[in-house]
Parts: sequence; structure tokens; C-alpha cells
Amino acid sequence: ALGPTQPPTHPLATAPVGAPPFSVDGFVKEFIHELNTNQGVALSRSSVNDQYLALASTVKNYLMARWLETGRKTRDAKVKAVGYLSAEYLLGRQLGNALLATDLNDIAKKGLELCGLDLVTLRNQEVEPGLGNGGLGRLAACFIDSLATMDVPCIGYGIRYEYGIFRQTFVDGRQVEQPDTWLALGSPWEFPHPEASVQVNFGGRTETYTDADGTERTRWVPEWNVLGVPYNYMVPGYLNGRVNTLRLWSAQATKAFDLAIFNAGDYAQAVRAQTFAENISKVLYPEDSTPQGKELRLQQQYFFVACSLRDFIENELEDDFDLHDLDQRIIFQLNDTHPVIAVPELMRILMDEKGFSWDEAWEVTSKCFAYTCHTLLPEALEVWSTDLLGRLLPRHLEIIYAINEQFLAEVREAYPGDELRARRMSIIAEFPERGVRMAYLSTYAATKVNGVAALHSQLLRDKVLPDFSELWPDKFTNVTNGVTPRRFVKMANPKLSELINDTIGAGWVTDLERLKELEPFAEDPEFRERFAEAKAWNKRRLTQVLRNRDGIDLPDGHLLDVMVKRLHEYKRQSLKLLHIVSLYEQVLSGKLTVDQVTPRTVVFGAKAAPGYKMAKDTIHLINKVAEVVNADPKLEGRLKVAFPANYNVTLAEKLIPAADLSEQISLAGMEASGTGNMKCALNGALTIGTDDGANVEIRELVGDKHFFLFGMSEPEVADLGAKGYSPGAYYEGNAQLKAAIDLILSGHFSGGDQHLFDSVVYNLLHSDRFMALADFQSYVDAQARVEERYADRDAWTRSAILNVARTGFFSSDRSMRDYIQRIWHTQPML
Ligand code: Z16
Repeated sequence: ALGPTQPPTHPLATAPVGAPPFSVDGFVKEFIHELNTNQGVALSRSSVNDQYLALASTVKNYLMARWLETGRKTRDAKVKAVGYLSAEYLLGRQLGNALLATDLNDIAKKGLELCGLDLVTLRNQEVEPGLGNGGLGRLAACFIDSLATMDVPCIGYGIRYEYGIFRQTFVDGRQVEQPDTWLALGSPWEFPHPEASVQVNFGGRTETYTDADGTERTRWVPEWNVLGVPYNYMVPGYLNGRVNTLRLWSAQATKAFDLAIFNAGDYAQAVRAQTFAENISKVLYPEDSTPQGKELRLQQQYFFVACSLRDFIENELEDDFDLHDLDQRIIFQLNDTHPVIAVPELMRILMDEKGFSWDEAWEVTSKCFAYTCHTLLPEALEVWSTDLLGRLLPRHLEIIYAINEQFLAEVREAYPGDELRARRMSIIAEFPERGVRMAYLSTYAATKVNGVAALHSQLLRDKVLPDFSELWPDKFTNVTNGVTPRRFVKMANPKLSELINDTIGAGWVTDLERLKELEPFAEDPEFRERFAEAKAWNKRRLTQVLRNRDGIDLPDGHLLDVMVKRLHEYKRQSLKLLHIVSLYEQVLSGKLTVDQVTPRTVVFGAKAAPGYKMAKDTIHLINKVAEVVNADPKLEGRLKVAFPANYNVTLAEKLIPAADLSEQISLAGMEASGTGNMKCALNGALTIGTDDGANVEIRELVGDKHFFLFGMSEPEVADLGAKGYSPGAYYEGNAQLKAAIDLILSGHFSGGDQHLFDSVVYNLLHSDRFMALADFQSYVDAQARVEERYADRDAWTRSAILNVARTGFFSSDRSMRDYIQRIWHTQPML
């Protein structure tokens, strides 16, 4: 039971917690108080880390009253909430965002100054929580920011990994992974609640029995269990007094964790058993787009989902709530298939624990979930072997089989006699081994299935789930991704934000379509001047960051050409690399004079999954090309390649605002959406891109003239694939391409070693699954158009301004409105 045992009688006991005064004096008093009482140090003896932790506590204290009030109001209102289920949240640093949400920036800066401290230094002390791989995890973070800002009740549920995405280092140009020890210096943003831990069961068997009413029932007799400890995080809305909750689960051993296999009365063995339990939330799997079918990963998925459902049902609903009406209080959004084990888990809770019949349980369950798919790559679709599932979650496997039977009966009723179709659509795959197709399970169970950009949603219907979309056309919808303008414009680009404020007022931060009002100013020379100056300021800031962080020197006055995203063959970093090598080769061979080369610095940021050999070899090649190109005096410094290690949200916030050119060059039909493309456009970069993912919508909005399109369209890709693609023909048929590849093969970038990069080069020449060679000429031509526009600096700035003015659509606030209207049917609290 929660709360006091007797009704409180002191008036202060029920008064809402107050916030410190919103003044420099109030701030300083609170800060020193936190430094003294939390850190236990005097200002004169405090370390930068002490100061940072005290500052974080101070800002938290300003948010605390709003947080408690948000929880109370939401529970009292008994409205429908969103339960966002995501195995990843790539949050980025918290302090800057919290200062922004509370409007405390100026007060904090001044107050700290009066204490002899520098806000920027303290902000740089924060280690970002990197609890995600890339786009999918960052999307979750943008979405919960938007929901809080729009006053929509939402609980984010996920995993508190002890080690987030690895820290990337380069040794001789090769990626080496280091553990991400983000918790080492303390983690001021979390509120652990070990007393509210939840038990999660695993393994064992099921049995049937007859209950008191004489009904045949099934129950799960698990073999082992762990505890899930909730850690709460504040999710503050922007200047609106709402603070939602992100609840991340950490695994811990239970007292009962002494089962025979781990503990034969042996103390050391028992301690090792603790480690076994705690392993579940130990580390984030570093694969982006290609999941590993590892048992521990399935344990993670069930672990956080079981904790989350239990938490919502037991702690967020009234004691006497009738679970038949569950869908009136929650919609669980499945961020990819990672949390879809929640479907059989809810069925199990309702039937085995709450006494529902199958039909009653399905009636409820089939209204409580919606599913977002983030991919088209077949290898990215999760399939769990029934062997593994049956061993770890025997009751859930039984329920999945029963769901499949019910599903196939519906299919057979809709298509009598079409056994082939039934087999095709079955949630259970038979080859290469028997397994559960998690995307099919999600699609059947969900009220709605959405893709993440218009093209992706179309291809999802036509190519990935055609049978399902034929049977239930209305189940499918699109919600184009978005990004939060608070973090990625207001916070990351203060100079541009100031200019926008001065021009159209401050309303755009929560109503991004208002950027449209900037359009006429593209023709205003004074505005263009200030816009260009903001970009130049961002470049100077980036220059400082890269010098201090990486020892990289950015030259002045270059076109900044940015490709930042996970390293994956389908994203085609190798195509960008061929362009660089080709420019260089043309200078070496005299086809281009140096003064014909547009001064350009290409910046890469990319982590490769540790087990993805081709991706790691590509990183190695990029670094070796960078070494040679950067050192060759023949280029007279007009072409540079910078590859800062460990690209993360913190670096993105510095890099993206400085970008002139945004590289979005995936093979058409492969990138579900992309969100870096949106961040770059909103910060005034022009895109060079294929007709893929959200690029399609960006180009439609900014206009053909202000977007450098190249490459095959998705139908052209499909045609070429069907005809049979042979990359060798492109190599033989294109002298410029051949010369670039031959320069790599000659050993020019590998100290004469002609075989060091065989894996990358021969893959391109003989397989090239993502058709980089086919799109090479078109890409090079588009780059020539880029250079032409850039040569006319005024024309370039005009295009850049129009990119900002016309991409307000890509606010994650708009994405959230779409989810609310098309999928969730929830109401804002206002
Ligand atoms: C991921 O980040 C994405 C897809 C996926 O299957 C797994 C992971 Cl970890 C990305 C997509 O590749 C990207 O196009 C999209 O913008 C992003 O998810 C958010 O939807």
C-alpha cells in the first residue's frame, strides 16, 4: 500500500512541494544548498563533477513540483495514456534540455558566474545516456519530448542498460569498442525505486488444473526469476509545467534466486547467480537494423515488457479498475517488434491471473497495442526460434500458438481453400527452423500498423506485408517521423534561433510550421547575411569542438559536407568514399586542376556494429583515405576528410548546425525514413539524396530546385534487381569510377598493400547488393550541381533559408498529432 497509514493532519504535509524562487538569488541559494547537502562539499573544495551534480539537482528541484503535480492530475483525470514500449531511448544530455524546459538558462548562467563558475564547463561534464543505437532510439526520445510538450499523458518504458552504446575509438584507423561507463561519475537524473521492484519469471513449464469453479485452466510453473527495479526519469515539457515519466528497468537478483542449477548450497555459486540475473540489463545490443537472435536479448525484451505491464496495471490504475476496459486507459505503442512479447504477456495476465476466458482476454488485448515498423530489410525482421522461446517462456509460446490458430482460422474464412496463403501468412515459420515471425504477430495483434515515412509505409504494405494489407487495408497507416525542435534547433542552434525569434517571434518552437513565415526573408539581403553569419558561427564552434575533442583541424571557408549515421552497406558510406577518392584521383592524374576543386571538408560520423565485418572494414578504408588525402600537398588543402570517433547525440548537436550539405544517399527503398536528414534541413543544410525514406517528403516540401536528387528510384532498383545486376559492367564502363577503384586497389591508401581493402572493393565489384556503382555517375553529377550552387553563395544561402522555412512539417510534435489522430485516439490534458 502506498501513502501514510493515518490521514495527515499537519497542513504542510499535504501542501504541494514548492519550487525554489525563479531568480538569480533563489537559484544560487538552491545550488549551494545542493552542493553542501548532496555532494557534501564546500564550493571552495568542490570538483567540476560536484558542481555539475549540484547544478543538476538544482534544476531538478525546479521541476519537482510540476512532476508530482503532473502525476496527481493525470491519475485523477483517469484519461487514456500512451505506454511507449521501446528497448532503446537515445536521450542525449539532460541538463541543457532541462534548463530550456524551465527557462532557467539565463538565471543559471548568471548565478553560476556569481559563484565563479562557468555553465558551459559544467554542461560539458555530463556523460550522455546512450541507451540506443541510432534512429529508432533517438526517435523514441524525440517522441516523449513532444508528448510532454503537448500535454499528453505518456509513460515511456524501457531498459536501464548499465552499459549503453559502446564508445568508439580508432586504432590505426580501425574501430575498437570500449565499454560505455555512463554511470561511473553518478547519474543525477534518475530516481531509483527498489521498494517498487517487480518480479519477472522465466523458464519452467506449464500445467493444467481445475479451478474452484470447475474450469480447466493453465498455469505457468516458472523455474527462475529476477527483479526489475524501476528508475524514473523526468520528461519535462517545454515551458508548460508538464513533466511526464520515463521508467527504465534494471535487473537484480531476487532472494529466491537460489534454484538448484545455480546454487548447490554453494556460496560462491550463489553470488555468481546474482551476476546472472544482473546480466539481463547489463548491456545494450549494439546492432542497428540486424538483430542477433541471442537468448539474452529475448530475456531483455520479456524482462522490460513484463515489468512495464505489471507496473501499469498495478500502479497506474485504481485498485477496483475493471480490466475489461483496459483500452480506455492505455494504448501500448510497440517501437518495432522488440516489445511484442507484451501481447502474449497481457493474454497470460488476463487469463491465468485475472480469470478471463480466452475470448474476453483477446477482446481486450486486441485493442491495447499498436505497432510501428522501422525497416524493409528482410534480415532486420525478428524471428525467434520456438526452441528458444519455449525454453525461456513456455506459457507465452503456447499462447502464441493459440493466437496463430485463431488467426489462421480468420485467414481461411476470408480465403477458403487457399492453403498456400495460410501457410505464407502463418505467424509460425517452418524454415530454416521453426520460429515466430514477430512482425506478423505484431501486425495481427495491433489495432494499427504504421511505417515511418510515406514511401516506407507504401512499401511496407506492398512488399513486406502484402497479404496482411490485402486482408485488413484499414489497419495500415503512415506516420512520417519527426524530430524535436527544442533539442535540435532551439538548443543546438542558438544563433539561428535568435534570428528566427527576431524575425517571426518565438512561437515556432512549439508550432514549427510557422517557420513558413521565414520564406519571404530569403529575398532579404540583411536576413541572408545574418543567416550566413549564424552558419559561420556554428562552424567556428564545431572547429573548437573537434580540435579539443579529436585533435582535428577544420579548415576555414570550406563547404562542410556531412554524412552522419550508423555505418551500414545500405546507407552507402562507400559511395561517398568513391566520390572523395574520385575527386582526389582526378587531381593526381591532372584531369582536374586544384583550383577547379571546390574547397570541401567531408565529415563522417558512424559506428559499426562490432560483429559487422564489412562495416568495420569500410571505417578502416575511410580512415586510411582520410590520412592520405589530408596529407597530400597536391590538393593544397582544398579537400579534407574528418572522421571524429564516437559520433553520438552530443556531437550531433554541434555537427548538424554547422553542416552545409547533408548526405542522404541510401539505395532507394532501403532507408525506412531517416531523421538526420530532417535535422540537417531544419538547420539550413541542403540535401544531396536519393528518392528514399523521408527524403521524398523533404524534396516535395523544399522544392526540386533546393534539393540535389540523384540515383535510381525504388521501382528502377526493383527492375534492375529483377533483370540481374552486375556491378562489373559499371566499373568497366565508367572511366572515372574505374580510376577511383583502381587507385584503392593500387595500394595508394594502404602503404602499397594491394590487398588490404579487398573485402570492401571486391564486394563492390562482384556483389554490390546496394548498387553503389549503378548510382555512382548520377551521384557525381549531382555533386557537380552542388558545387555550382555553392559557387553562388547568395543562391546557396537562399536555398538554405528555404530549407529551414519549408521543413516545419518534420517536427515530432506533428508526428505525435498524427499518432494521436490516426492511432491512439487520446486527448491532450488541456
Ligand atoms: C533503427 O534505428 C532503425 C530501423 C531498425 O529496424 C532498427 C533500428 Cl535500431 C531506423 C531506420 O533505419 C531509420 O530509417 C528510421 O529513421 C529510424 O529507425 C526511426 O524510424
